[in-house]
Amino acid sequence: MATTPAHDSMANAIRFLAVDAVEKAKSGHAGLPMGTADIATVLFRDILKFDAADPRWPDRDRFVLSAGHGSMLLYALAYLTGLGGDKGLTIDDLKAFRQVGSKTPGHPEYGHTVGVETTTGPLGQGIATSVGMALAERMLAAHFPGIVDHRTYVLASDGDLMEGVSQEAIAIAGHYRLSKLIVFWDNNGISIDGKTTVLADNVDQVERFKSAGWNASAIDGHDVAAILNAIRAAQNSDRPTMIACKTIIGFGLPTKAGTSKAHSDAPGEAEIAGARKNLNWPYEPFVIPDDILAAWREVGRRGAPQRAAWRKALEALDPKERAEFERRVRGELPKDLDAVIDAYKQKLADEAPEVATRKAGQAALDVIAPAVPELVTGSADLTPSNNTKVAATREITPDDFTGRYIHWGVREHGMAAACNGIAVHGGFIPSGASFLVFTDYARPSLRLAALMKIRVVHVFTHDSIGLGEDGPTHQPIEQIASLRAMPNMYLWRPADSVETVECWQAALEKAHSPSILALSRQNLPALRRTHVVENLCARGAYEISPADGEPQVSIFASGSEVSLAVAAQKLLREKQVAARVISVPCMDAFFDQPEDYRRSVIGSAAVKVGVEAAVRFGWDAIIGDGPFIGMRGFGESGPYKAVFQFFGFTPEAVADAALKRLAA
Ligand SMILES: Cc1ncc(C[n+]2csc(CCOP(=O)(O)OP(=O)(O)O)c2C)c(N)n1
Ligand SMILES: [Mg+2]
Repeated sequence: MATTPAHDSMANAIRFLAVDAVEKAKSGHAGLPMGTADIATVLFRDILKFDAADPRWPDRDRFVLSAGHGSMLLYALAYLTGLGGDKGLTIDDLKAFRQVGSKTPGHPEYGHTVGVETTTGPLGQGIATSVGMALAERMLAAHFPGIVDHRTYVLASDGDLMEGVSQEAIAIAGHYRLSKLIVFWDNNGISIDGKTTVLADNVDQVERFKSAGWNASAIDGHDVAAILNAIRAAQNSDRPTMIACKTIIGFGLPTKAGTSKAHSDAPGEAEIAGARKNLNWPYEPFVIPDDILAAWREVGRRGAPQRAAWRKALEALDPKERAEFERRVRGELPKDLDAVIDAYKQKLADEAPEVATRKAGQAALDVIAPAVPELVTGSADLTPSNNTKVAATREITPDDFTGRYIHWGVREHGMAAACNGIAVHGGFIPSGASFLVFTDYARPSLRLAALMKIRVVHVFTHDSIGLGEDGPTHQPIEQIASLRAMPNMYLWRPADSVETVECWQAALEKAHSPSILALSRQNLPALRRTHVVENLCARGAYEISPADGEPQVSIFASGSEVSLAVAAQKLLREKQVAARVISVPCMDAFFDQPEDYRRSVIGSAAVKVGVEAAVRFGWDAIIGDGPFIGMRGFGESGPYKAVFQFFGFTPEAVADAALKRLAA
């Protein structure tokens, strides 16, 4: 262990802000900030490229605290460096740690607190998200040479590395040789239940990372020179780097340091008094001596000349290129997109193609991708099935990041987390793809995208039993309902080509929400044969086929079942029953509509029927206790038409259900 008094006092400022905030809140995790304060001090004081005056400077280095439970580390650093100036954290914000409405919530929340680059807390997410940030940096640098050149630093805990998603992330970073990604592993050997090596983990992490194509080394995480040297070596590496830092959790606590008792909870007055003695920190809680605060504030100003030089480089760009860079960083869509989509919708209405919506999705991307250069698509090894690759999205390779198609390998979770990282990095709209049933494999990252209010537009195809022969393992049943249940996640299930491009457009326009496009494997007839300029799908639900006269029946359906509903409408007409059909491509968007619109779409027909090749859950909000033609259990392997027949998805069954209820 080698430190200096100046270093120690700066690191101790972090330690005591953290432990005093946890003690005051009687809740939180001081063990990690106390154990990693030396690493953080070296990184921020000597290495990290940032300027406290502009926390959102696009070319700043990113610092991700993957072990989000140590949030007080981030909050202490933000306060000490003066990050964000007047809009940053005050000492009162630190005193309000973990209180309702405070800027200092239990775990770091993106968009809520200055300096938080991504929401962390669910272990593994931070490190996986940071891989997307590092990828985005390489890609944006390839698209805008000369003005993008920064690193991504991550602090990951034992738990982060035990979570499975970390393996997907490490493999992706190794494959793409993301040499500007540098991970510190807080190797304290302690998790909640006790000593990691005794309880549940004996992985040789250095070898694990090396085998994935990383550079990895092990150091004493309290040795300033060792930390500095390791970072400098990492900066010169041609591979991503993991630095295993042996640390003592709760460093300084007299009885709890180095044990799982230091992980969380208020340590108690006696323990903290002991730490004050041990670390020679005689100051009252939340008091940072002027000279120490001044030293930290100086760190916050260190990057100002670098940022000024960067601004000059930006201003030296061709004005058009500069405007394009700034538009992309702001997250604004290109102005001509609407006109491009309108012309395409006109063409589709004329041609009325009968295709699967996954094919329609590819055709839509063929139009959208050239018009939206920030759109990055990809697939978790299902490119030929998801149909997400088009001419405009050439694939990236470890040697060439000018493309914008990403082969994620069979890694739905890693893909979804990295897409979040690409989105929070800025400059891109990421889009991953797989089968809809495998959203279950990506769910923790999908949830974080929704929580972070970021725009990620995933394409999940093979959206029902209509995928046929692959059978129940691949047939989504409850996924649609469960994704609808996720706040701020928009699940789009278009019925034909026009709806598919409308859903893509609506999803792109949702700058603060992630979306999932659920697309069919099987062919579907063209339903929208009259051109309408308005994006009808954006309203979530609309009458796609009106009744002849006063409607007695309203049939609500989504995706592949809308054409089924239209066929049922025809059968009812033959029986002199007037029925209307309402397409519901996005229940989430529909429930956002004003009440009068919702009422007019739901209507007042005596019978409301729902049809969707999935569970009923959620439909009651539209059809009340009306009959629902859906799934009650898992699917069946067979040709899709036979499977639909087997489960009763026929026009006759839908019409019968309506007639029965009408008679009742
Ligand atoms: C996915 C997930 N599972 C469980 C938890 C609850 N949890 C918080 S910290 C932690 C483990 C703590 O060990 P470590 O990651 O080594 O952190 P340290 O105790 O060293 O600070 C767990 C299980 C979580 N935050 N995320
Ligand atoms: Mg640990």
